Amino acid sequence: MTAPLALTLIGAPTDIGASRLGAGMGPDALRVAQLGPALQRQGGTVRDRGNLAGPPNPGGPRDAATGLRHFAEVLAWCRTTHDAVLQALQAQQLPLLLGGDHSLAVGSISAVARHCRATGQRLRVLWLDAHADFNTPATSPSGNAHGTPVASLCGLGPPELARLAGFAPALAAGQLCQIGLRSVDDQEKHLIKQHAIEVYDMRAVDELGMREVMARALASVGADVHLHVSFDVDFLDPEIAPGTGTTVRGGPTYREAQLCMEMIADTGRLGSLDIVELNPALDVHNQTAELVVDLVESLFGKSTLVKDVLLR
Ligand code: Z70
Ligand code: MN
Ligand code: MN
Ligand code: MN
Repeated sequence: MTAPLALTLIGAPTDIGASRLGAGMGPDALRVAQLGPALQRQGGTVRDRGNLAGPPNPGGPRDAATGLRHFAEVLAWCRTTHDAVLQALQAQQLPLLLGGDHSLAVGSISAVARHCRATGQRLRVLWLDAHADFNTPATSPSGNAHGTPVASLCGLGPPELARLAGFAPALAAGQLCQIGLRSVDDQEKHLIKQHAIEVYDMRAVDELGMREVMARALASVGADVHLHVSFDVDFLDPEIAPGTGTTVRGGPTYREAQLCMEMIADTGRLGSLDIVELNPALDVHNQTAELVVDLVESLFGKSTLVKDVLLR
């Protein structure tokens, strides 16, 4: 994107779809870690529209009707998120959703899908996560909505979520690419196979290397593409990112994560971003938020290449 980046930060302070409380503090942890100023240093104009409002987390068991925990509240948060993200896109802004748990991606990505349909851009979604988040209420072991957003976006599960974009599925399976997976439930594996999702799990990262994984993931990204990145903080190895609710060991290292972000930045096609599942209650001295800010700087073009310094 050649025009100066106009970014909008949208806080969604909720842990409505998670089992552990605390992801609702994610937006403020990112602000404390100076996300806005860091993005401004990358040449963007940054507008922080503050935090969205939504219902508190009532806790409790699964609803009998939907099979998800406190479904009405999950839906309310996703609707509000959808509206805020769509509004930013329509104002030519690049929305950064600060979660909040990953169920919110149904809202943000439904809005991005709607926007791309209206503008004729091709949508590609990179889902960076230790988990597939491909459960339906019927397959979910937990009833937690943050384990189900990919299924919703692919048209499965409660129709109120699956139809948030105004059409379903919001995403064709071929538009989605998942990277970093290492904790996938058995029934999710069947759904991934059935939908022929492009997946680079940690075995692929180990065997191919992050460079080749990203080259493949981004191969189809041309000038007509709107690239959405849905960044679950548990994508990262827990040794560098302890501040998230469901850590799984064996994730990308600092260097692998940096390369991932830099190669996305190199496409120039990043159009929207979710940062989700940051949980400051589980963190030590906000180090995970600071790491995320560091990585997001790379995602927006901060280069550590000596060659780039010489060329400037
Ligand atoms: C499990 C479930 C999940 C995030 C955990 C876990 C899903 N597959 N997602 N943490 N971010 O309950 O569906
Ligand atoms: Mn656009
Ligand atoms: Mn997730
Ligand atoms: Mn996850």
